[in-house]
Amino acid sequence: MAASPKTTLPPGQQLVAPGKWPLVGERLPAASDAPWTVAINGLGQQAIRLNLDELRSLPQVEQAVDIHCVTRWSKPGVRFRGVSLAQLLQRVEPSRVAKYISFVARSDRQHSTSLLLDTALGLETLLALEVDGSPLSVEHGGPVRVVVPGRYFYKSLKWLTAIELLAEDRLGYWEANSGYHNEADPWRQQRYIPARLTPADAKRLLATLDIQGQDLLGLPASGLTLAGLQARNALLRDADFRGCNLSGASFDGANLTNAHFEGANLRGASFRDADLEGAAFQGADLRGATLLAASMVATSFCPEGGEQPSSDVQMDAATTVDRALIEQLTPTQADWLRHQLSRIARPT
Ligand SMILES: Nc1nc2c(c(=O)[nH]1)N[C@H]1C(S)=C(S)[C@@H](COP(=O)(O)O)O[C@H]1N2
Ligand SMILES: [Mo]
Repeated sequence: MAASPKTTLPPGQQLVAPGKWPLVGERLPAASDAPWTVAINGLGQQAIRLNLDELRSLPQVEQAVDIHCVTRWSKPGVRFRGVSLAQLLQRVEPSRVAKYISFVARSDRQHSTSLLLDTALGLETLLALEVDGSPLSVEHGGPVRVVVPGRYFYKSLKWLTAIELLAEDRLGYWEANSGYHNEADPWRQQRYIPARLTPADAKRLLATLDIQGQDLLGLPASGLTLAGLQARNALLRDADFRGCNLSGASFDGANLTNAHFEGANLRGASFRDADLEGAAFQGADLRGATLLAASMVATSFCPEGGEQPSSDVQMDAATTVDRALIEQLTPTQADWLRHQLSRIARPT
């Protein structure tokens, strides 16, 4: 059962179990012996650099923030405490031509994300040092992370080391490389940019039944007959395979974040080491399928509370599910899957 049924969630989101906070993206900052600093530069009257003591000595604000990850999990009411972006920017006096703000991480890939400056300020963006009364842990972005309330959590950069004020936007890591929507408003479900392929183009491409390794964000394939599809290591975020015949297909190693498989025939299909965060399988036929997936955070198999009931997923004794990954599911999904698996008579 959902923990706090009164919480209103944006469309397509599921509550994580109380106390759970999934890790997403990079796990650690870049190794360095240099003391942590946050530099603010670009289009301001002054460039400044603050160390952690200086950040801690500024007035601290606390905000209860609802976390909404683009991969469909939400964690409401997380108390972040730190320095407000508005307060910090007073010290650099942004120039009138500064329209965008880019946040840069001290991480191996110099992960970044950006926002319209007015949006960042309007949403009361915070540079968080603490969460729920304790210092932010390293894996969740400590010692200092950005928290942007009211946007998908990929706008909340971990391990903040630089803030830049810009006249032109500079797309962030996910936004530039993975098709993540640059506005990221969860109430408007701004998760991804639209697919590059039309349904007709997709159909032509898929006639070869081989899309291994290809980057096909949002692939519009619903309803197609794709038995035996070879899709190993393909990037299929947000792909639409609703109602497809995908029996015997291989999605091993594929990125299927938020992919749609509702009502699909997935008999004997293989999902070894696939990323299934936010993927939806309601009403799919998973008999004989292998779900030894890399991640099943917020993967869904049954309706969440309040959603329209749909027909059940089908599984049989030959369906292989990684039991440890069931722990990653939201409580509703985990209960349902455990129940489903216990009903299946497994020969020993
Ligand atoms: N430096 C950095 N910040 C990042 C990411 C990342 O990969 N690197 N991932 C983003 C994404 S997609 C999400 S959902 C959140 C996840 O934060 P968490 O791991 O604390 O839950 O961090 C965001 N900030
Ligand atoms: Mo995310």
